[in-house]
Amino acid sequence: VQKDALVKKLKESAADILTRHPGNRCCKYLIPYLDSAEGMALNDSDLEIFRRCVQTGIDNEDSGLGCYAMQPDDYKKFGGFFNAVIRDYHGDETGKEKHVTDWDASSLGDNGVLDVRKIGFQEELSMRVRVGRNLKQYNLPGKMDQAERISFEKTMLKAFDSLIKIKDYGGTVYSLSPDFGKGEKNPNKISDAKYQELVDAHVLFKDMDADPFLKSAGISSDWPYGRGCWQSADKQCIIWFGEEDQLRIMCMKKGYCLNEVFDRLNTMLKVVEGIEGIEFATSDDYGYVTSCPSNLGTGMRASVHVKIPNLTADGTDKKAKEVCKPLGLSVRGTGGEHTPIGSDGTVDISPSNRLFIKECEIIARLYEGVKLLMEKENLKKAVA
Ligand code: ADP
Ligand code: CIR
Repeated sequence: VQKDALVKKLKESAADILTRHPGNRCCKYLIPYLDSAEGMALNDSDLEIFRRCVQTGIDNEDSGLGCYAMQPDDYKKFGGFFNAVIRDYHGDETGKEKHVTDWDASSLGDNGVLDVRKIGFQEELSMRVRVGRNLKQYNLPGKMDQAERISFEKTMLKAFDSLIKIKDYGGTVYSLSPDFGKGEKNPNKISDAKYQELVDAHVLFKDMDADPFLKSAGISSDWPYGRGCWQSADKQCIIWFGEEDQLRIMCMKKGYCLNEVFDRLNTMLKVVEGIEGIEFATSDDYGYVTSCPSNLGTGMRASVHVKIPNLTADGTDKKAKEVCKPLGLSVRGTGGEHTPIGSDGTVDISPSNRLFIKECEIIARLYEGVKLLMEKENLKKAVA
């Protein structure tokens, strides 16, 4: 009876929200899913997990996806639901595509060199490539409790110790965990001032509790336990732990050649995957498993900060977004997702696709995309 009441409530809420927000994919697909044979066969505990996956889409009516997985195998367990959301969001009309991983960018640009000076940039660009990864043996962040977050942090500390011993990496761990529970001290704890300094330097992530999408999904719970990062001695390699995905692994630097951050990340990932106790969660159909269905596949976002004062002359990213959409590029503020554009018209540009695209295609699209974007920016200048 309890189960029937929960199913009825979910379906009613979804139907109501759809009248105002037809683009809410969670609400759109949960109704037919709960009516399907797979949905009807869910036992009480799985139905409760499913509810937690979709709660964010019910609480945040304007969600585009409105769901996060709670465990790596949710994409299979609730396959009828997630598959519909994923194929719709990622635009797979065949419904049959399988994700393929390929980092080989050696045939791109000039013998693998993607130099932005060749496409008209005179100044160094801030370049960053990140991937989302999760460990097979843990729940995804939405379902982790405080003890699991601390256990995960300790697993990562062992991995960071291995990295720190390698000449190319070295570095420091910065942790936000107040303690490790049961009176155990956290040796890497940083002050609030240091945390803010690292956020401002784009090294650490923002306070997730302020994000209503993540909050409803439980992803920001127990903040700030199990949160922090490792940064290499040369400051170019960073691994976040405890954000939307357990791990966000990235390379970042100012320069001209996009392949430098891309190749360095590829090398670092192989090193990390070789460390004992580190096994990333994957799916046969969707590649690397991430909390949000939008990041599945490559889990990769490759971005540059570029100044486009003409396209942002009205102080917003509206025009930039219009121009970028057909180029397959997303626009973000300089502080990351949901932040404002820079006062000088600087924005964060990245290829939108993550799934059913190869890693090497993402970096190629960024290179071609910023070239076309700057052509539009300069055209606008000529007209004005
Ligand atoms: P993610 O890329 O991990 O999805 P965000 O968009 O929130 O997350 O960005 C995280 C941080 O990375 C922010 O501080 C943002 O300013 C920084 N960042 C992203 N791209 C670049 C870049 N090309 N150069 C410098 N900082 C960047
Ligand atoms: C939504 O569904 O609109 C939000 N949950 C955000 C989706 C974008 N994905 C993300 O930030 N990883």
